[in-house]
Amino acid sequence: MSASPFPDRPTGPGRTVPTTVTVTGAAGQIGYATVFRAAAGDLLGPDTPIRLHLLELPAARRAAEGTALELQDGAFPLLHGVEVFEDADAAFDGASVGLLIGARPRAQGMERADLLEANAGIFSVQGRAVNRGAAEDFRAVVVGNPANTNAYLAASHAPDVPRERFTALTRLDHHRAVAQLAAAADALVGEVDGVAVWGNHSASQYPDLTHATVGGRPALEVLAERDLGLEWVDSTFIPRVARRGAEIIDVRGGSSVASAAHAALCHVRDWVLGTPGAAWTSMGVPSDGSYGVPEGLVSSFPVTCRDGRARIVPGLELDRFSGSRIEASVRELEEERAAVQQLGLLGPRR
Ligand code: NAX
Repeated sequence: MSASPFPDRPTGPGRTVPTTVTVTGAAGQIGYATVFRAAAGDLLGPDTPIRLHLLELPAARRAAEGTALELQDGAFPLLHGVEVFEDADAAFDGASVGLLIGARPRAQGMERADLLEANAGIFSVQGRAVNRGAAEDFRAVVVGNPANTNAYLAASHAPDVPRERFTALTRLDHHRAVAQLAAAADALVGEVDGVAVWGNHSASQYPDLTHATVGGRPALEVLAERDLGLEWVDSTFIPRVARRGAEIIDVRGGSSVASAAHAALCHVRDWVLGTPGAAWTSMGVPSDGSYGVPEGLVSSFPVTCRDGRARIVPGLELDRFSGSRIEASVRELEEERAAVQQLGLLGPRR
């Protein structure tokens, strides 16, 4: 395992300074499901004590305070404190990790531009707060939708923070793809590797099996033996993964919560502590121009993480089908970026 970017900072015999983790939308569903596991060590590992800063809207402040009381009642040895904030500057002051979960949901009759604008109001404020007061090693995962564009926008308002520190959650999509493949191949999820999710966290995403393996064998070969060919991948697997959020709402009567919280924890844990061995995961990261994705656009890619850095897996061959699926999703991301740009919502970094 590689070195943690959160080195112990001793303050006395047997004590270390806790890492500050800011959670926005902490009183919401995903926030509530995330903070207890973060306090139990599922975010930064069993050796890193944390302080939680819970940021909420005034209307949900009291609920967040209730969550803080319950966190206290958990008597988590790694939890060195919890504070509730309504002010973003105070909440991000000294933060090393941001779980940016709180967002404005799409209300009835809201156009896409309205949604982008409402969320830009939230993520520009938070980007500026990060720029002003977060710790040097700050890193954020944006969960709140539209996650990729919100991450891009927050980074544009934090010009002094390296762009790659603002990422978007596509790990839930990655997990969904891994689990669907494992089920179809009658394998364990631990036997699956090389799955990639490309593009936007939306129905246009491309869950890609062309480099995936099951038990070390090409996944497409294993599936073909079970009479599940490319037609199955195209018409069943891809739509099932891309529309799984809607399926969960339909069956459960509510949106994904615990699975989203789990994915956000895994995203940060692997980013900080490293992906195991040569295993891939998927993250929404600013493009370095690879695979024809315009530089800077926050798009999902297959990545490996080492020493606190996520690296896009290089040199993959993309067949024509994959190329066109990725292009379509990236086009949607470009449209979202153009919309926030036209609305004059981007910060000083473009
Ligand atoms: P909830 O509506 O339960 O909670 C959102 C919370 O955010 C509320 O408590 C609200 O008061 C708070 N909030 C809103 N604006 C805020 C601000 N400016 N500062 C601080 N807090 C603020 O939603 P929940 O089910 O928790 O979902 C949160 C977000 O995750 C949504 O945008 C949702 O679409 C998104 N998702 C993203 C996923 C992903 O894979 N990227 C999957 C799950 C989820 O759909």
